[in-house]
Amino acid sequence: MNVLRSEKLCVCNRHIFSNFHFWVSYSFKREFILNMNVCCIIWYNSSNLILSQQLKSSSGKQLIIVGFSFLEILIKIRNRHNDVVPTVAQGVIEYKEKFGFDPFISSNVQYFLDRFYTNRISFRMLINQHTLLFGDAACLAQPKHIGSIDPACNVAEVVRDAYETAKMLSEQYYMTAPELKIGELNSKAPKKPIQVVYVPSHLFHMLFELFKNSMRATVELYENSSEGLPPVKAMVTLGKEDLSVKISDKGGGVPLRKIDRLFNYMYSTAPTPRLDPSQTAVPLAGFGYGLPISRLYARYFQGDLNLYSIEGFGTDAVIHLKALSSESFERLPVFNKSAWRHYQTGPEADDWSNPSSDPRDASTYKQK
Ligand code: W6P
Repeated sequence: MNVLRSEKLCVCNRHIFSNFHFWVSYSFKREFILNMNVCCIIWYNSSNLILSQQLKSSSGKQLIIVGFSFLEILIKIRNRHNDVVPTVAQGVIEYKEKFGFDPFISSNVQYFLDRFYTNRISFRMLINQHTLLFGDAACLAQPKHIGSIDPACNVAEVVRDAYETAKMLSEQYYMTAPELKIGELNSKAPKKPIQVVYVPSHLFHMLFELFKNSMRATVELYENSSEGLPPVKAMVTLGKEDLSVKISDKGGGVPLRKIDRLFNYMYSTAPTPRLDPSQTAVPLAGFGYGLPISRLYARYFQGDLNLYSIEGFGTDAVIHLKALSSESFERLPVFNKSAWRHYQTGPEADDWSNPSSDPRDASTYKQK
């Protein structure tokens, strides 16, 4: 705001800046008299976002443009939407409090939020690319990165990084954390480190979420046991098509019936438990959208994230990525008639038998 950027912006005939050409048809202006001599003109876009300010002297001769550059606007937009995830989660909590849980609503919310968050991931990645490539610190950050993309992302390094961060949280909250054992199997070039063209921050987000869950399960299972904690194991594997990372814990697992809930937006939102005010540490995992959004990150570049849990033993979480960058194109929602139909079709009769409608007491059918 306090930077004069007249050199960056150009005022064309219609008083519209070339930098903002795609907002042209939606922009409008308001004029304020600041004092006897100076008038301030503010340009807004359709969302009331300030595009630029101009100061004009009463003689109309001097025009000083106090504008936001395209870069500054992008950063503002990104920051303004920083807490969309907790805000939506709060909305879902309030909906459930008012209307209760309904499987039909839940499936619509699931469909909508999966697409909404995929779109958000994509938008924020575009904004990040622009601000990293054209921002002031463009050349300072990671010289070998292309914006947020690392053309030679060492997967095991990100695994260790995510583990260390989760370990810090676990030690804060539980005073302990399981060890990590990393294995690597490069079937294409044995003994060579496994690298991939990828966005390290996305990989970190997924791994951090998985480690938090594995640590919580492990520590809570062994809470009252005299045995040491079993380590969490990570296996990084490169094949012809897939680059896979498996995170295994021996935290007692989750019954198959409950696995889908871990990825369900309406199930996995519960009001944050009231913490003891003296306790500042946040719970390690389980209140929020970590897992469903991690799966969207994996799917965004044509990968996936799956859980294989053995109840009574432990859980394997597997991230599959495309090994070849030529296969890692964006997966984006499209908005068309079939997307619309998703919300229109009402609940239909189940085409599989429902155990609760079967006779429970077989004795009435017995021959007497
Ligand atoms: C668990 C539950 C879970 C979710 C995601 C990743 C790992 C684990 N382990 O027990």
